[in-house]
Amino acid sequence: MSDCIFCKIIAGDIPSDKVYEDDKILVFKDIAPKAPTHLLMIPKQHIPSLAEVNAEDADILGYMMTKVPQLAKDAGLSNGFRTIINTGDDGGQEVYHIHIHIVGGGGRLPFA
Ligand code: DGP
Repeated sequence: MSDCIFCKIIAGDIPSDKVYEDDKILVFKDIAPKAPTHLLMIPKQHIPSLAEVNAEDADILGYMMTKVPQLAKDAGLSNGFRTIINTGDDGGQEVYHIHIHIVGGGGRLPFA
């Protein structure tokens, strides 16, 4: 998607602080961290949001979830972390390229 910020980050057109990359996903630091560790995991294929996934996306979504524990461990989040997928306007989604927030490192997080 030519007008997608995260697609531009994947393409290298916008710089990011990358922490992990493979052929399927990219993980980088959030530009406005809400906790000492705040990572964003994105698929390299453009999926706009969780509201628009279908059966064909099951493999990449499953792959993303299975990568979370190691990334959290590598980030030093040994006492737990939070994963968040904001979806749609009412869900607080700002960037319409599906992403998993991985947040933690500042003690126990409040509920919301
Ligand atoms: P969401 O509200 O779930 O769509 O979260 C989008 C997140 O993306 C938000 O926490 C800020 C982050 N973000 C937006 N633009 C950029 C960018 O250009 N670089 C980085 N590293 N993060 C960005």
